[in-house]
Amino acid sequence: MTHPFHPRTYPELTPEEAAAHVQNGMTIGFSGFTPAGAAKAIPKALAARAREEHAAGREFKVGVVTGASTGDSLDGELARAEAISWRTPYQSNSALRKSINEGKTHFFDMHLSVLPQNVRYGFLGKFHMAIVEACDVTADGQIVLTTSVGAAPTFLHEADQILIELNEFHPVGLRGIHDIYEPYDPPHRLPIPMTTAHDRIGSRSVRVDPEKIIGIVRTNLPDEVAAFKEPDEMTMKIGENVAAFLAAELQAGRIPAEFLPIQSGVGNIANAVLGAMGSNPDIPPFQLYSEVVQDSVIELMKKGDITFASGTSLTLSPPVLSEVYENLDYFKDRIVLRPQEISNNPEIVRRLGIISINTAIEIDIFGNVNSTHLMGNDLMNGIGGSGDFTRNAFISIFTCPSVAKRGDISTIVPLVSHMDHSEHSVQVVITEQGIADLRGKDPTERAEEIIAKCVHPDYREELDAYLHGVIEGHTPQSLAMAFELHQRFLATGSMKP
Ligand code: 0RQ
Repeated sequence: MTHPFHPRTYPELTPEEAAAHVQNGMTIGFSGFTPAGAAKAIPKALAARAREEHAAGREFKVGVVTGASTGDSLDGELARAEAISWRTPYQSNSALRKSINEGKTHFFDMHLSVLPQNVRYGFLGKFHMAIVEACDVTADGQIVLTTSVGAAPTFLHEADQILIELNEFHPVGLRGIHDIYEPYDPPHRLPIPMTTAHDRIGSRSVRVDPEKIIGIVRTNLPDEVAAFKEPDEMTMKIGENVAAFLAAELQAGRIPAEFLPIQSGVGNIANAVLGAMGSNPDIPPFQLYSEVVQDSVIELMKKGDITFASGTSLTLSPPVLSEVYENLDYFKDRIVLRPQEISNNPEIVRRLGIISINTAIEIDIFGNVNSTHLMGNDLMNGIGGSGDFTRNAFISIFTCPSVAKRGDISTIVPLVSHMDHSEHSVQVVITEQGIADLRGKDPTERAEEIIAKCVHPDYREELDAYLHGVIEGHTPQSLAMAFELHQRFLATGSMKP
């Protein structure tokens, strides 16, 4: 056996030559957490290969595991080529979502923090290959990742073979933004040695046995990150309510004067929430300890409202990423990218006292939250990191507009049609209508609070009648009527009475 860090050079391959190394039935760990840092050229070539194999009448599908969602060149291309047999832990691509909801791709939804350890524990079977985007690879096997870390270090360590997309779009100067640390596994696990959001505990690159690297594909491709919608009246009002709630908690002395690190979810609402926190004069400059560093974080950092950001991906729209690259030294002092196993780690979330803010699809009057499914059946994206943070947060907040689909759906319902976060983990619910503080309240008191503060006026009377029409038990729920709103929507296209 060669020495693990024996210097060597790597074969340079075209994307097609790289894809030819992949065999039907393999399990592949791809880099990427959101479109940031996702492999692009090889998955695209792999999709073309799958189409050719299918045209020749041969089976060709692979298991696809990533950090979280990816860009269209990975999930979109492979799903359209019907090349994904199974997928975990998260996705947000319309073609893949369709394939999953039609039962053509097996998908299982996982808390993102547990994915890497489940790979190491062998719970997901053998990993044949890791396909990873990098901005630098040294002859002795040091791989410098790009705009995300995600689960790439674990895939690189666990897979038999490695293919690298060396993407010149990302500067080699990214070296130093990453903090790569993998915990030992039980029964030898030790405390993760972090006590602040800005601690660095690991290395700047992932070290692998260079013999495992079977080839390098050179690319020059931007991340496929879409621009955010500008905050509208609704998302701005939700953001203002979140900021007002946190300012009041600070005022009441329940949040320490120096404030606590914030975790903020993905999407347009989360973007608006951070913006509103920055604009609220009663909230002091704060740190972000989250999963995704998105555009609003960079804006707030420039204004001094966010002093440090720890995440696992730098999911920035192209103009904002260019700005970061032009001032890389400034941002490298203020941003660290960690493996998702660390960015989302329950031990750290509990220790640092993270305030979690995530978006729900629907919430019931007792505070149970559905983050993942539409009308009980169809998958939207997945639970992502929302459970990692919510369950362990100092204060856990869920936000959503009180209505969806132009008012035909009340997002507050008698009983969620799918449950991701139970009433035991959810402390505060915020819509554009107001703030429901569920702490220290029993189920009936919670329901009264949510109906009074968060429900849209179009649905308030009906939900109030539901609650007060059911008088029995600790949790007043009617098994016969709990899904009446959902059933009405499915039958008529609207939940309205
Ligand atoms: O669809 O655009 O077709 O109208 O769902 O909803 O309001 O644009 O909200 O972009 O913030 O996404 C929960 C999906 C929200 C996201 C979810 C429809 C609605 C719209 C999107 P249209 P919005 P956002 C990790 C954080 C889970 C993972 C997570 C998510 C579309 O936040 O995937 O929390 N979260 N990760 O119309 C039917 C309902 C609906 C509905 C909304 N009740 N029924 N459709 N929609 N409610 C932690 C980090 O650190 C990042």
